[in-house]
Amino acid sequence: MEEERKEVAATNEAEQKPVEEAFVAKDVSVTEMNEKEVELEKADASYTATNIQVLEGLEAVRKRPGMYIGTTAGPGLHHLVWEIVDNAIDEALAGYCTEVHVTINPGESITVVDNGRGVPVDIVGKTGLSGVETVFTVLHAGGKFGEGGGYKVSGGLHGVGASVVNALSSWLDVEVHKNGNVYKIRFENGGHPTGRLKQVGKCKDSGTIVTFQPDPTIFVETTTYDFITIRDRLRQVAYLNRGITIIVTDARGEQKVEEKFCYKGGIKEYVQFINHNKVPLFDEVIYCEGSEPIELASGSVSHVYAEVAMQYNDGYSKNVYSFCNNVHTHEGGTHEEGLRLALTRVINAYARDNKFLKENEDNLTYDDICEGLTAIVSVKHPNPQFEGPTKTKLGNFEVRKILSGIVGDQLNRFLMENPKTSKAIMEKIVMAANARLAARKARDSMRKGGLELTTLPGKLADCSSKDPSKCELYIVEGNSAGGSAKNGRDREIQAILPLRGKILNVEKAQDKRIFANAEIGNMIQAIGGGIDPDFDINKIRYHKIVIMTDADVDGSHIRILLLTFFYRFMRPLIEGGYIYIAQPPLYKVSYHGKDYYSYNDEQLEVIKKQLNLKPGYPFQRYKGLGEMDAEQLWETTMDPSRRKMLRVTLDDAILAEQVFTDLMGDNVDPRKEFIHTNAKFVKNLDI
Ligand code: TSJ
Repeated sequence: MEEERKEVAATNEAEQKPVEEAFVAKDVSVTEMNEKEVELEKADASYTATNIQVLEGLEAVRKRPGMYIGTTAGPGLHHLVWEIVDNAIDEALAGYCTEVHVTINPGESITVVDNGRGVPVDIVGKTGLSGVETVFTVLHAGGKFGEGGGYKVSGGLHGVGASVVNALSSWLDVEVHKNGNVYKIRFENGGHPTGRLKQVGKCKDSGTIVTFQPDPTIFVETTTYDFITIRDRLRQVAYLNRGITIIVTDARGEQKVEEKFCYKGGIKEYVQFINHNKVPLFDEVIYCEGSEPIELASGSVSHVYAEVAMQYNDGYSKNVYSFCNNVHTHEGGTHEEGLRLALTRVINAYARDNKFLKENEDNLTYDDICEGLTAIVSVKHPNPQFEGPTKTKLGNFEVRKILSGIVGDQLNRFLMENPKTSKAIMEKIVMAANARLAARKARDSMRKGGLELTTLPGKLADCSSKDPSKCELYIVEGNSAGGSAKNGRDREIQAILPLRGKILNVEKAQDKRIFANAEIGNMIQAIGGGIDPDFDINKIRYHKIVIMTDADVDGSHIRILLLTFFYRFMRPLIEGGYIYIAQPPLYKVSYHGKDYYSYNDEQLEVIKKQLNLKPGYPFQRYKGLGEMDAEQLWETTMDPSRRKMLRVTLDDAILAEQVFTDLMGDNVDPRKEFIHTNAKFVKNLDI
């Protein structure tokens, strides 16, 4: 094929015309110009202005990357991928793209390919630049140019735009296949185009290919992508957008790793995936969907689309997860409220009509209804309002009614049409209500008996400060390590609670036994905020709760048990980022009277090199915390100015839930697997 190398300002008519030619100022009055020419004149004038603004805009992103992507640490690096992928998903939601391919290349660049219409190549009047260059250089330009761009849902947590990715990349290549032509443009050094968009060849297909290299001078902490993080997120996106094929490839190693996700059933399959190692109460997944028109500020009408999938399992935990525009809304919001209203209303009405509730009995509560319920709520909204401390709470008030309406009607119908399933659901919920009433009775009688536990546990070595925002609670595996920690700590702000052996498996145990377990009781008392549903974050006595366990299989098992406990009984602690994992060193090298600690294998090698040690020079491998004395523990793991800790976040609560239940549930194989690859869990946590 002969390559035609031409610079293109591809308006439909002016297609194939070099940019310069298209922009030659014509000596004609405006009235004589056709519409296209007027547009091009405008474009010409705005081009120079844009050029300056563009570079200033991208420079602003480079000066304060945190403002755009939150952090330049690992999550920010991955944010770049979500940002580009969102654009391809939007194209799929608009109905023009079926496949998205994401590759981690050797050298940590990322390629995203879709088979959509291709980013527009025409000159955009407002900027004087091609659509492609506009998207990649004008802040917040994504999709706004060109009318009828289809239904865009990005712009949630992500949605800062492809230009931000460009600004934070050392280079970025774009290839667009469109109108039978292949177009290319390259940007370097934080978004500077190396030339205009050029037509470089011919093709029969259509689509967009973007490859970018994150700038190591911006992402100073790490430029290494985590395949698991990318794979898990893309799988989630595939579940949330039924029918889209997403292929993820890790091409960095000697052997390519590739996974392909496509779910015809969408969130119905997602619910089954979450329930896969639980026992569903019935096979089918209840599914409701619908869409409602909504007027935008501009006066144009768009649609809110909502869908819910639900299935009960024989467990007791509530697993309701909500999303808006493919972003997990950790803090819930109006979509979850709408679901709650509908569930409470419809279930109570059905229970009364069918005599599962007697006339004199109180209504079933939402908590009763949620025991053993796995549900996914997914909303696509053209103008989402995200609220709350972490901006993951959907605020649009109209969504409440939309969800309540859709779920109300369709759930009611499902219950009418499936009496057997309905009976199983009702019996389960009524049982939950009875348990709740019995527990309340027990609590009441305990209060009357004055048996409430208010004293602090004897094993707790508390700190002297009473200011929770300064205080830290170290939960330490084993009494001997507990002893070292007690002696090595800063008594002013650090409290130590040693744990003996393994705490109870909270996933399996009945409520009653949990409270009888001494280790659990000690933690509840020490932390001081009670437990769900009455957990009160305002009453907690420490704002940092640090899990300190050995770096072995037992240690990681205990850590996961503790996390399960917090997840089940004090979830706000995890959601609020109060839980940390201590990072004790793995190795110590003593050399000329000085000790050098390293926290991983690579670091050990670096130390050996720097000290110029001969091969075979001895070093200590710590098998447990107990091998360190008080001073060493303080220096390496507890001193706030020197320690390294992982903050536990439930970035993807669903995956965490999966880890917990795989580890704790009756299904033994995944448990074995998880214990052996237990590092995985901690890897999924953000720093
Ligand atoms: F944003 C981006 F440039 F990074 C990017 C955009 C990256 C990737 C991988 C894909 C895309 C993208 C954009 N795929 N498909 C599109 N589609 C459009 O931008 C498009 C195409 C046609 C029309 C039209 O109205 O004809 C409108 C739009 C928004």
